[in-house]
Amino acid sequence: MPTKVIKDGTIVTADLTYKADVLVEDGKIIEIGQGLKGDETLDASGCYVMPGGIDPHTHLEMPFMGTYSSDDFESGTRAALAGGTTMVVDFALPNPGESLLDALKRWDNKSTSASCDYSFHMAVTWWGEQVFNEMETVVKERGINTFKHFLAYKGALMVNDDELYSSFMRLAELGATPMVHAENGDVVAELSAKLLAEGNTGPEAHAYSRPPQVEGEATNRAIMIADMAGAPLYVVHVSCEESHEAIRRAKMQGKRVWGEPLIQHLTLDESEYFNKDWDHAARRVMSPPFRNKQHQDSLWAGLGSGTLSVVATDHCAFTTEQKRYGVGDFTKIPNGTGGLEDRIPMLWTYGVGTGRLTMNEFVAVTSTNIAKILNCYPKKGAILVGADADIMVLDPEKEKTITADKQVSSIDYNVFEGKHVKGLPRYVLTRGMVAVMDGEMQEKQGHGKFVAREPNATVNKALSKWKELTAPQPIERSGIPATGV
Ligand code: DUC
Ligand code: ZN
Ligand code: ZN
Ligand code: ZN
Repeated sequence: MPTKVIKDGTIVTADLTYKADVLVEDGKIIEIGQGLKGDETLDASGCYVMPGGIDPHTHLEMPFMGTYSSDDFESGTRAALAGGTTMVVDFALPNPGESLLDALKRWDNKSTSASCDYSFHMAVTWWGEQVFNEMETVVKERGINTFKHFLAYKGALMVNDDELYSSFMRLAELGATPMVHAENGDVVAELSAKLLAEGNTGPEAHAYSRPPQVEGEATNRAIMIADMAGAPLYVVHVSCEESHEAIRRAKMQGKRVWGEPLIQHLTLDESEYFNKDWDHAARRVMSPPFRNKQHQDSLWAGLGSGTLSVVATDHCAFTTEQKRYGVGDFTKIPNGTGGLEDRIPMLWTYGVGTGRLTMNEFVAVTSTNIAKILNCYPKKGAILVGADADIMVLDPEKEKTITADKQVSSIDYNVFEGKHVKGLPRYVLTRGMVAVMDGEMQEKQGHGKFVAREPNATVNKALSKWKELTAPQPIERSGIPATGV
């Protein structure tokens, strides 16, 4: 097979920074060293050579709130590659009562057009014997070891605490990791109804319907339930101090809990909803909503200190036309924003560029940490011999102003419109294939492959010993119990 050499760059991994060339053959990294030669040379002088980004939270062509999210696997994975992301993990979403395996078939069909590698999380949208049984097949035969639960979206995707506990128990048994969308759906439903009744129908009411407390409560609850079930826990889209605090405390107590802030919550705040025209605010309606600067500071601090582990996007794009389904009733505005294409340049600019993150921390939170949590490291998330050649070569001097006109993503606007970013991909390789060459797209539709992920005996266990300590002991009793005891 012809080889490619990425020459004269500085390799940046989650723990090392050093100058070396990287030799790629047949989709893999085959050598790292000085003065390497290949059939094709990619000049990386002045650039950083990093593991390609992994976005563990996307919703491509997702049926949601009466429509489908506007980026599918074709445009979504192209957008990912354009922005230096070489693997996405999407959520397979069974309809209530639907077989998990049937839902997976739908996601298999959708994803054939992917240009970069991908994996799935399974969503647990209902509970019953069938789900309990099929979970084993999903884990053991389909290579999916992460299962998401929605504590919000009452009457649609939401699961109750009894279902949550049963599901977590089952996942602990299978060595899989539960994930939660942590917002108290009952309270959100009450607040939304009250706001509408009071005549607050505009998009800003969305933010009032989901205050940080609904997130903090649900995060605490999910952590406690996971602990009782003996399962670890991954909390998606941590947007506020209340939820971050719960995760910090859990970690301190020896619980294996991870938190994932989104690039949107890190860089956009609640002022996007107020004194703005309807379209502007509605385009930014997502759950959880954007918060104030203090919450943002908490998230940045968590990434630096390691109490938060991963930066994702929850990429779930809707066009302006789709957003307008909610004119007159904010609860009908499809929830979601894009970000897949902008995550890496935005985090580099606002994280590394401002001194809030080191380059190594940047690699950890955009790629390596999640590869470990998902149990696909070092196939993904690494610059190591034997790893997949999913590589981003970032030119720290290359800059642009983000604008919807130039984006790959299928949306007619961009929530980061006008932001100036410095640090853009010069090359992006997906399993050895150059998908971005000198900033120009040359991806191949259908190149992407599904990444199977085994349960990991170590990672997929809770550290807390609650379950063992409280395992029922037979209680010795003597005498005749009193009536009613
Ligand atoms: N939040 C969103 O904003 N969109 C998709 C699903 C979600 O949890
Ligand atoms: Zn969510
Ligand atoms: Zn989501
Ligand atoms: Zn500039």
